[in-house]
Formats: sequence, structure tokens, C-alpha cells
Amino acid sequence: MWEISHSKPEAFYDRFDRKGGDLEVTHYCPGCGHGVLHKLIAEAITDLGIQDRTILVNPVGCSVFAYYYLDIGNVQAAHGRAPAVATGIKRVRPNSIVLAYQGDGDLAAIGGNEILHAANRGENITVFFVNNGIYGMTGGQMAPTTPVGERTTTSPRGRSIANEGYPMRICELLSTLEAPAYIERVALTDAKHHMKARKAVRRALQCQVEGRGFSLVEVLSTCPTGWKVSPEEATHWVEKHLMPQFPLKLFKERKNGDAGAPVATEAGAAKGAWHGEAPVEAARASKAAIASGELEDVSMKISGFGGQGILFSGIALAEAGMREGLHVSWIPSYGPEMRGGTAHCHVKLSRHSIASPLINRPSTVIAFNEPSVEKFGAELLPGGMLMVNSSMVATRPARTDIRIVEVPATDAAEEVGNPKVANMVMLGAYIQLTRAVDDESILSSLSAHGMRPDLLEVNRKALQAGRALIR
Ligand SMILES: Cc1ncc(C[n+]2csc(CCOP(=O)(O)OP(=O)(O)O)c2C)c(N)n1
Ligand code: SF4
Repeated sequence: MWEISHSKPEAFYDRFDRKGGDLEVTHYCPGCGHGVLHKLIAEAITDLGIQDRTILVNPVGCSVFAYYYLDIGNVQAAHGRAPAVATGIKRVRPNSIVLAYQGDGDLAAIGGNEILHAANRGENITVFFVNNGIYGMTGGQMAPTTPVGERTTTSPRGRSIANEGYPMRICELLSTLEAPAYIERVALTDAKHHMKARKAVRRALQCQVEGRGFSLVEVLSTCPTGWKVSPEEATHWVEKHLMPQFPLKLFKERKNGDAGAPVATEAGAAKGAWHGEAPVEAARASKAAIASGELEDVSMKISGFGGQGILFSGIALAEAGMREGLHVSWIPSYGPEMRGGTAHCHVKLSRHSIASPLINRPSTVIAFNEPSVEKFGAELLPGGMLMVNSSMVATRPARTDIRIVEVPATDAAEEVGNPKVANMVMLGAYIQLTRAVDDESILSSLSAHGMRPDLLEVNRKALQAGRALIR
């Protein structure tokens, strides 16, 4: 009688179809720990039954080719950016299981900021952090994790505390944060430690499956090539050089129901709802054109001089959309001088998720000065609308495939008693033309910004004046 105790997990490809290589061996050096960790991850994915919804964010480093081995969704991130990319993927696809795989140069050096903030936000992702104490791929430079005294190509006399500081202990650092749910350090040395690593990989994935939040497994791994030792000596190298610096330990494990376990409950659900594909339910309650489905999307650029309230009018419009339950985005762009320089913003309002807040071809442009007409008038989509503050701008584009609406906004604002509300006159005119959102939504967003009641009244009048100009 016999039974198979080890077999190739489903989540591993049968053949490694990489350029010019042997189809049955990995590209890793003999004795490298990366392949072992790949196998542990593949086994766990297969056993947890999550292969068809798992996405791995590959790093820059020796494991850049992980996608040749793991038969799951794969995305390549720039050096150090895997946690940021994983965050984006998890938020738009909350039901997927998102893994970031990173070396110590990738995670602790160039990507130090990304990992810290992803962990601090408690993103419901899993990070596998391979600490081999060196930059393997680029030929053995010092990493933030290189032990004191170790010679590398960039520390030929050995790492010194005076020059390079102490090795960075990532698990210890991250476990001081409130949000992470699971943090453990393991090592790939002998069979006993392999089994512990196997368990940690599973627990981290399980943590994400259960929606408990951020999980990270640091794996002390071998790099015989970088350390210039044999594969056999490499495991002893881990024991002798890495383990004393980086104690193996379960640093943190929070279960659902424990104090401070936010992601699986409200926040997790909220993240799913925020980034879901379905049109926003609440949007249907409003009678304005976008929320009721009469007008599909607003993709607008508002542009003029700094000080004309350009950016603020974009915020007011976007927040009005938010109040009507729409998906919205607003991003500003302004010169170094806040007053007098040019300023413009991109505003999107939609009943559906917004893929990117950037707008290359707007459907509406509101131009408060000459340069804006020239620059953004040319970007308008055919059939788009250009609204011009005709009190200040004489130029008109030569295009015949767009609609040009002239609004003497500054004159009207002066009549209302304050030339600064020309921005609201424009919004009033825009709303009269499109019914994109309700005036009341705009006014309530202004009031939420703490606007004084007398100024609120002037803004209300400005909106009405803008409507009247179109009527
Ligand atoms: C922006 C950028 N900077 C530098 C590099 C060069 N580079 C490629 S891999 C690497 C280090 C990888 O080391 P590590 O993350 O420890 O992974 P290992 O190769 O040891 O698995 C560096 C610096 C790059 N590709 N991109
Ligand atoms: S250089 Fe080091 S980390 Fe890279 S494949 Fe070789 S042994 Fe592995």
C-alpha cells in the first residue's frame, strides 16, 4: 500500500513556458529559497480552493518571473510598488484574493513607504516578504536587511552601523501598527522550519479569505549566489547570520471578533460597496439628470486663473454629486503660485465606478480665461460643450463640431454684489443647461464647507443668476 504525500499543486503550471529556458526547471539558482516558497504558496492556494480568484502582484527582483510558475492571475508591479498595486486590485475586485510577493530590496528599500502605508491602512491583502539579506537579482548589493559586518558589493568592508545603520526588522516595525491582522516570520532551513513556513503561508491566506485584514509572512530565505556559498552551506548561513538578527516569531494574529478587527465587518463591507460595479442605489432617489439616468456621465474640465474659485467650483460640483449618491472624482492641477497662476481641475460624476479621475478628452469645458479656451477647447470631444466666461474672454475656438455657450459670468456676479461668485454663476448656467445635479446639493455642500450664512446667500443668488442667463 502507498499513498501520494507530495504532488504538484494545481496552482503550479505543468511546464514553465519561459523564453529560451528548460521547461521543467525554474530560473532560480540551485539552493535558492524562492522556488520553495512558490511551492508552499501554490499548495495553499490549491488546498484553500481559491486558485480561480487569486491574483499575484509580482515584484522586481529574482522572483520577477513568478508568473511563469503560478497558474493564477498575475500582475507585474514596478520595483517596490506591489502593496500599492495590490491595494488597487483588491479595492476594485474585493472578492479576489490578492497577494504581493516581494524581496527585501523591493519591500524594505525602494518600497519602504508602500508597505508601511498598506499595512497601516489594514488593506485586506497578503504580502510574502522574502528576506535573503541581499539584492539577489542585481548581483549582491547591500539590502536594508543585510546583517552587520556582512560583505556585499556595496559594503566591501562589511556593513557598518556607522555608515549603513542597523538591519531593518520589518515584522517588528509593522507589528507596532494597529491595523495589521497577521504577521509572522519563518525560515526556509530544515524540514521542521519548512513545515512552519507552510503553516504560516496558509494562515496568512486564510486571514484574507476571512476578511480579517492585512497579513504578512516574512520568510528568511537562501541566496547562495549572492552570499557566495554552496546551496548546502546556504541553509546554515540563514541559521548563523540571519536568524540571530531576525528572530522567528508569530508577531500578531487577530481573529474576527477580537478588539480592533475592523475589515471583515463594517469597513470591509464598505470597501466592497464603494468599489462595486453596480450603479449607486442612492442615486436613484434624486431627480437630477445623472442620478435619474437621463444624463450618462459628466467628464469636465474647469479652468482659469488661480483665485477665480476654479478648484472650489469643481469641489462643489463633485460634492453635490456625492450628496446625490453618485460616484465622483475631482483632481486639481495648478501652478506653484496659488493666486494669479493658471488653475484647472478634472471633475467626473457617474452612476458607475470611475476607473480613472484623469480626463484627456472632456465632454464639457468651462473656461474662465483666454488660455483655457485655447488649450482645453482643443481637447473637447466632438459634440462637447464649451462654456466661456464671456465677460473676460474674447477668443472663440474655430471648431464647428462643438457647442459654445457664452455666459457673462463676471458681469452677473457683480450684479449679485460679489465678482468672486462668477464661478457659481457658471455652475448655475451649467445646471440650467444639463440638470446634472440639483442646486440644493451644491448649496448643501457649500454649507458643509462651513460657509457663512451671508456668503451662502450670495452663492445661492449667483446660482440663480446663472440659471436666469440661460433661460
Ligand atoms: C526603479 C528601479 N530601481 C532599481 C532597479 C534595479 N533592481 C532590479 S532588482 C533589484 C533588487 C532586488 O532585490 P530584492 O528585492 O532583495 O530581491 P531578490 O532579487 O533578492 O529576490 C534592483 C535594485 C529596478 N529594476 N527598478
Ligand atoms: S541570485 Fe539569489 S535570490 Fe536570486 S535566484 Fe539566485 S539564489 Fe535566488
